[in-house]
Amino acid sequence: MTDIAKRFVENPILHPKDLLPSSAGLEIECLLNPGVFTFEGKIWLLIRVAERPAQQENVISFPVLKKGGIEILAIAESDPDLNATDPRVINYKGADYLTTLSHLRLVCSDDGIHFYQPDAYPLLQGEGEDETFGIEDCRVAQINGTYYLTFTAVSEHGVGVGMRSTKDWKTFEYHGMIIPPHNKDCALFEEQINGKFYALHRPSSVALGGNYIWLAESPDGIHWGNHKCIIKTRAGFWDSARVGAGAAPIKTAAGWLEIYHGANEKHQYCLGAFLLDLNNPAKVLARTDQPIMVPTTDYELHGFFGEVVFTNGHLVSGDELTIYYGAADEFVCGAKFSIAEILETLKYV
Ligand code: MAN
Repeated sequence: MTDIAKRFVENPILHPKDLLPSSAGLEIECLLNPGVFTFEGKIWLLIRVAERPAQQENVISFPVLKKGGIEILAIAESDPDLNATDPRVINYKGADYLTTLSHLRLVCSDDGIHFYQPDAYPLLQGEGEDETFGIEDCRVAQINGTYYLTFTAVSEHGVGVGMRSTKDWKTFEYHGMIIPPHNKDCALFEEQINGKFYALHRPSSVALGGNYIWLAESPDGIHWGNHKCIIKTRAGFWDSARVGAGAAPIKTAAGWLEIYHGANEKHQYCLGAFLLDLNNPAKVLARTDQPIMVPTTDYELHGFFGEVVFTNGHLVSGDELTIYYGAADEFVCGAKFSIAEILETLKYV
């Protein structure tokens, strides 16, 4: 047993029924993959809320964002041009769509376990033609008093990394798409190294290459270059099909510790860790052979898309790492780790 997570006994801490839909005619199907930060003395989650209309028999219907608002598309299940074998995505007449439309929702808490939606904070919706299928899985990095939000922006143009920034969570600066398709899982380092900003990100290639984690650098945290592939999938391992960064790397005396997700060919999502050199984050020092968290509980095995633990947000307090994670693509959960224990499980390369 390599799972060293201490799951909250209160899990799941948030279910789809705990929040209200963003508009009439939609239902919340899943709550998942929150960004995490502290602000004004509270713990905050920026949750991905995935919605669609109530499903009628023999028809698949899903929302997309148009200039005038939300439009519902509906396709008969018997239509020969429809491929709906994956609950998350469908292909119709050669084009891909998402079965749900995601926005980002703020909730806050005093104890990190019981969260509520405060008044007076806006929902973050997709905006513009690169976000018509929604925004997802937001990482929140705090750098010099500003919160940087890096999220997956989805549209018929593809899946890329969008960025917004804020100081007060009420007004936002828009930085557009900072890394074009196909790319997601972008996590910023929360401090500069030798005067440069750094980010982890995950391009995908269908033809050559794969779903690997890359490192990029930037003079301003917004414009990125000098990309380097640093973590690849491993045949025969738990992370054989795809890997992607979690939240901001954690600074330790041994190096930058990153929690990441890996999936195998059966789409089982587990968590592992790797360690990067403090002065040269392109240098991988160590990585876990075995996952540090495996979907095992009922709420991780069964849901909208089962056998998933996926994190893109955490809090660090001394040796204690608290991750918030999406379980089975449907519930928000929490778990604690000892950072020293994770460091002990790493295998140096
Ligand atoms: C994958 C999954 C989905 C997600 C899409 C677009 O299919 O991660 O949950 O909606 O990619 O990002």
